[in-house]
Amino acid sequence: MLASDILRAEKQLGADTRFTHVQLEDPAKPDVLGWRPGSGFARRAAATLFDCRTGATHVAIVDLASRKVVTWQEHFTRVHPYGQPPVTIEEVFKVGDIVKRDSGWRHAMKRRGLDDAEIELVQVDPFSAGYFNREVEKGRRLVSAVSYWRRDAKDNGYAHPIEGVVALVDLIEEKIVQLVDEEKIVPIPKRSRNYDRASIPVTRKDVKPLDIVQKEGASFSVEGWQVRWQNFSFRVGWSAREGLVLHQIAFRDGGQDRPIIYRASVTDMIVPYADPTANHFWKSAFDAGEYGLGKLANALELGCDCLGHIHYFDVAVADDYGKPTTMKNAICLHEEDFGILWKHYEFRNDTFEVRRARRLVVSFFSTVGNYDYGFYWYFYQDGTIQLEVKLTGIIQTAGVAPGESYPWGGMVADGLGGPTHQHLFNVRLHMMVDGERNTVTEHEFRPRPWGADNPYGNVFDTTSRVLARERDAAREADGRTGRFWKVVNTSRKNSVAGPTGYKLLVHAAPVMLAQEGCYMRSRGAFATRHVWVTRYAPGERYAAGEFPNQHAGGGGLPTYVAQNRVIENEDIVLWHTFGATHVCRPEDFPVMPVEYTGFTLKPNGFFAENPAMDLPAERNSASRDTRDGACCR
Ligand SMILES: [Cu+2]
Repeated sequence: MLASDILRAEKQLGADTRFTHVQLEDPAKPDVLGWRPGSGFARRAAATLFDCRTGATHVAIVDLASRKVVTWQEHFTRVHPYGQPPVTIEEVFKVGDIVKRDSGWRHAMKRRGLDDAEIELVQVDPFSAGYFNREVEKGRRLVSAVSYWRRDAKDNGYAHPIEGVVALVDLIEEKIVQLVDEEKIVPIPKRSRNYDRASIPVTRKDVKPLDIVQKEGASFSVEGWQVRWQNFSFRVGWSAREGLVLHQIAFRDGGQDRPIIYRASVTDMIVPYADPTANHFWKSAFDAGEYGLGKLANALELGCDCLGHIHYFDVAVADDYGKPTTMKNAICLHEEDFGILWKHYEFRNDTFEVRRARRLVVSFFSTVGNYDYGFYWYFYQDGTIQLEVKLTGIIQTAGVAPGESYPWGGMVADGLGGPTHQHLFNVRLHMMVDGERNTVTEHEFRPRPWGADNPYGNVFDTTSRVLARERDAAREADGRTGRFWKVVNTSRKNSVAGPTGYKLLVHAAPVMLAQEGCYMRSRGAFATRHVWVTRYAPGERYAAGEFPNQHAGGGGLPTYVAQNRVIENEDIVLWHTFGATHVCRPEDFPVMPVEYTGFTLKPNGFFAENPAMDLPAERNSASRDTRDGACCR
């Protein structure tokens, strides 16, 4: 990769340099919006790199045209508590060796009945260490390692957690700097719970093939990274941290591409655990900022992850050593049938019209340790945009001594508990509804008191207020009042004399439930509110800040909104926290069926009428006027 070559040459970087990411910077917004065919861009790449022997960390920006390093800044990871770059894949693999070399840790395993051969087979999971303001953390690049017994190398270790042993590992010194080996021995649950096909020889016999056939191909077109489908258009992008990024989402209406969102991505997430015991209380993974959703993405396979006529995007990324590599089929683009879009049967005159809906799906899957997350953006023919996150994979487990109950979650099997936890995602939506200046309004349903203006008691009102400044715009959902938000453009009038807009539909699910004052709450502060609105600033990119790994907290959204900028009729970013609070069940094991979370953006006064009235009646839909009274063919 050009950028890492330039860095290596100019900064004389040696074999100990590791790159947590190297990627193209988004060009400045005015340059993008002012772009015309034939004009170029200033192209810059950003890299974060550290020396794996000294821990010295630098943030660099490389100008690719002049082949020069334009910014070279030491990142003070050695000064507490600025946060570390994400954990690399190399580090994930080396932690097992570091831990297994340690005599104290081996002793802890032996105390739990493991012999040398069993110790070799132990699965060691490095977890981002979090931040607890302990002396031992200062100036160190750390992970916390927990362990799982395995019958053999293919065995599912999460069925056999080794409770009461946690190793805090310095990744630079390559040693354990703190070992927890609890006095109490919890027997390791030994029953195998595997999910590979060899382990499940008897499968159900009544599953017939379900083939998706699109004889004439798909209805989308792809030109490079530009996608067009059913009036929607957008560009597909990628980053090591966020994975899939969507740029310049627009809808063609009246011969014009009307902008809706300038840039959309999930910039971070946190998975805080609610078990106070040694193996669990510190678990609060930021899967984007501490690992990288893009870095850990899967290669999708036809017929397994997606069905139908698929377009795959391969993604060029840099590995831990700055070398270019291609992630094959990282992003999947396809269409899905989605039932009925609109329908009416007018029995008075026998008019029967129905149109089937389909949606465009652009998706990727990321595996972060035990969990697998699918990020599915959906586009619908009526202008609706949705993000659905699919949560699957394997839950974190806790060993429970025979005869004891597990108070911190649900039992999933004999001797095996699943700690209660939350998965809280934050999507960053740089809005651009019909132009660069937007306003967010908040609405609620309020019953109107009895009175002359409500003589029958049936009236209720929909309130409306403008979120004028950032501090006033950190908001929680409220299912009781049906609170919702709109992003409107007050300089554009719609067909009924209101501003054009899109409505954000959220689930009033719990935000962060950890206590005020606890570190995971301040570090994942973005997850304490459902909605935040900020004035766009190019440097404010991530909900949890630039370096959430080992960061003390307060970064990202709380810092951004502390400026309390005016956000009314401005270039604004809407940030939305959504997610699931997961109380584990036996059905979540050994692999959890997909759990869904997400949000929806719906046009609200954006169009003059249902924008999907012009859909043709399909052969397999019904139109009685044209088909001799037959309903379906
Ligand atoms: Cu979960």
